[in-house]
Amino acid sequence: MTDTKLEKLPESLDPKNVPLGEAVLRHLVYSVGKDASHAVRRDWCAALSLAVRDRMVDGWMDTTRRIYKEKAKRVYYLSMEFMIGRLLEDAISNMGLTAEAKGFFSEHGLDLQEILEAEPDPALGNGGLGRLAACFLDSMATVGVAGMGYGIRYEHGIFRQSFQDGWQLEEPEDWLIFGNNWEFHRPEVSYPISFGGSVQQDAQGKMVWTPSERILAGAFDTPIAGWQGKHVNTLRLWSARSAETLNLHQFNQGEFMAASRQQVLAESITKVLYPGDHTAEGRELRLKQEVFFTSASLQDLLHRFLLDNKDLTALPKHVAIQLNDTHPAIAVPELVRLLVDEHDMEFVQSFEIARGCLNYTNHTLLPEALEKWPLELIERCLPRHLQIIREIDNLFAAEIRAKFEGKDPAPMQAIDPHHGGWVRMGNLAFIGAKRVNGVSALHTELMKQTVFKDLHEVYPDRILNQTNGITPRRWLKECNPGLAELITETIGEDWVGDLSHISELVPYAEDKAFRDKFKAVKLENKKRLAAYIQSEVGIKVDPTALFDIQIKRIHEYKRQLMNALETMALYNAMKADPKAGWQPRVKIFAGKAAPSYTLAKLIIKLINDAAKVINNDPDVDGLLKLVFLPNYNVSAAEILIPGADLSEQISTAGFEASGTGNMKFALNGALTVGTLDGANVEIKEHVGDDNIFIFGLEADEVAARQHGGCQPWVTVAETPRLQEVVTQISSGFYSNGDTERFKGIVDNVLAHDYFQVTPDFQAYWDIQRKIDGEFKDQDTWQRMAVLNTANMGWFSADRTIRGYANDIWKAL
Ligand code: 73E
Repeated sequence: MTDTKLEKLPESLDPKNVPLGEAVLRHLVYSVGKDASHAVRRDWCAALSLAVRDRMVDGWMDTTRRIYKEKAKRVYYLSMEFMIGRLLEDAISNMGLTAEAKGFFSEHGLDLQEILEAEPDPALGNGGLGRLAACFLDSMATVGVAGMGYGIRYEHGIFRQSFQDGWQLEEPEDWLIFGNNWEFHRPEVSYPISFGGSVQQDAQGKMVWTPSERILAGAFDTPIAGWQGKHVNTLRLWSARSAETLNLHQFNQGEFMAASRQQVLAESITKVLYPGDHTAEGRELRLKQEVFFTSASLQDLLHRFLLDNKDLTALPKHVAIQLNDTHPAIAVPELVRLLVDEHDMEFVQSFEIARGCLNYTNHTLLPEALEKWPLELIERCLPRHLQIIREIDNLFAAEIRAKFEGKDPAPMQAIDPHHGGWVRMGNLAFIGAKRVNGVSALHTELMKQTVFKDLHEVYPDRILNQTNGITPRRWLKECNPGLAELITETIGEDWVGDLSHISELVPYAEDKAFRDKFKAVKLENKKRLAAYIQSEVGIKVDPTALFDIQIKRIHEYKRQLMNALETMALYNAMKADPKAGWQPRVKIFAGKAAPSYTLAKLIIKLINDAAKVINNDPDVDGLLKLVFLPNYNVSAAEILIPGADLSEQISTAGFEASGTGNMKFALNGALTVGTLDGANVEIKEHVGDDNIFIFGLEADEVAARQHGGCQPWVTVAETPRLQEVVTQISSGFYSNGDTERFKGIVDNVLAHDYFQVTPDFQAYWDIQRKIDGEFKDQDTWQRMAVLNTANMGWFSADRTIRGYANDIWKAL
């Protein structure tokens, strides 16, 4: 730090003293290097982003100063994924600059909306888990938690999805190609991350790790402003680079590839986001990514702590660390290693410190998503960590034996010695955490009864629930300005910063004039969505039809297949009797399948093939359209959700830990058709049984059937509509006579049906017909829709963050 008298900058330099438009012009010329007459939308977007970022910096520094001064407890949210989406609209909205920006651009004949759309959508996540982390950043900055997000600055986020003849194609995504105007590169903030090598004991008995590979983690900071910019927190993303410099000698010999080898290898760590949601693959590189960002984050937070503290035993008093799933669970041995090896502390004390700071959120009970690493791999890449994991396991075993006579700790330990040996990351995270939480009431109960049953018995106070939430800024105010304005003119603007106020809308559900306005807003949103569909896939849809939407990752347990089968059955029924007074519907799907998930990709192909047949059949023209939109991401969600009448939340009960799309739809006045799964259970409690369409097997019934050996082929035979559809698919009706194409799907449904599509099909069909009837009575439908919006206050991520802050972090 330099010693300077310049504590406060001159007033004239304060960005707030310059009109936003002038600042945009200045950045356009002096930062982007373009004059206004040659600037394209992307240039304006860059200039506006830089001008808005300037406005955030003072608040950002104020927040930092306040945290230091008040010695506020710091919260670190470690996540492999931050699905932040575009940042510009969010920033101008939270900073209260929307009107000024709009005014400036329209004065110059430009449309702010088009400029906002020129920003790339950073998709640094797979789905709900990553988007939750992004909502939490917004809420921590709104509620005033001294929170910091730590993650990976992937050069390529999740793949760009397109369709070739209905099959999913994956192409690399390139969000950084035109630079990133939000981030501050901190070349001086850099930490070494080590892998491989061996561990030896020195003369004093101390373990000394001599790694064979060393990579550097460099920091990039993005300021995140909460509502009204009162607090501005930081998202710090790590980027990998080689610790070795270019081999100039080799380079000068003309061996260019060999000379850059080290750099290329190191940089590969943060090249791409691992594209699997709920499948443990990617192996070594994935493990290295996890270690890389976790270690960098822990080194960084220890460094910050030691700037004004000497005593590391006080760490739990000042620091809380939240592990977003097991992806950063290596934090348990890594924090112990840093304390023991780098700060000369005792092992037992170090473990107690780690356990005082670390907390773990579980997001799924799906067995294939519970991370476990082969012992051999951990031993090869992380020999010192493996020693520490063994010591932690021993300590844990001693604790259990002392507390519970006769109890065998082995099934609960982190290391599973069977089948070649594994490290179970869920167990490691549980053992090393102060608190462990689930993400909905049902999910937390199931955690206690299944995956963590024995650990819960020995630590009954450790597991608690924090039901997920969503930020009402992005997911109502920004994505649905029509509805946001209607709400604000009706009850005032307090709901934006405190969503519990939205319940003041409840009485307006009985007010016909209000319902009509609510409906008019929805119609405008549906028109916007219809235009988007037309431009993306060239299908014309009628905005007055029922818009029925399922958007999420494609996975068997989410049961897009059941929705598709019901659509085909509806098509048959409409075709058989087109004059039967059907409620016109538009069935909309969007979502990506993991590239290696063959069955999920086949489901996409089936929907696309069915769409071709249905959309080109004049018999159902005006009655049914089927649309699969490519490349679902946050920006697409912002158009789709406000335009929905019906939200599909139809996972096999017991399998969706929470869901957050379900909350976004309901907040925007869509009604839910869903199973009693994840947060649907709590949504039902809040919106009321009469304002949601619940059907199907419950979690205990599903579990009983899955264990009890069901006979899906019998159920299909007993469900004529389903039988007809299955026969059509297998006889090539949707595949130009190709009877092989969908064999994988048909065989799976008939022979196994693990996710219980067949027993739930009839109930799903029946409730959809009930929905048809209710949608026709628009007045009643709009009443229910208003009650959905009005009763979603509890699902604000601000409430969730307060829950974490009070119950887990002790940070408010
Ligand atoms: O139910 C959602 C939940 O709403 C759950 O499936 C999802 O997390 C959301 C936020 O809590 C989730 N994603 C993953 N596990 N659960 C996951 C697992 C491995 C890799 C990437 C994501």
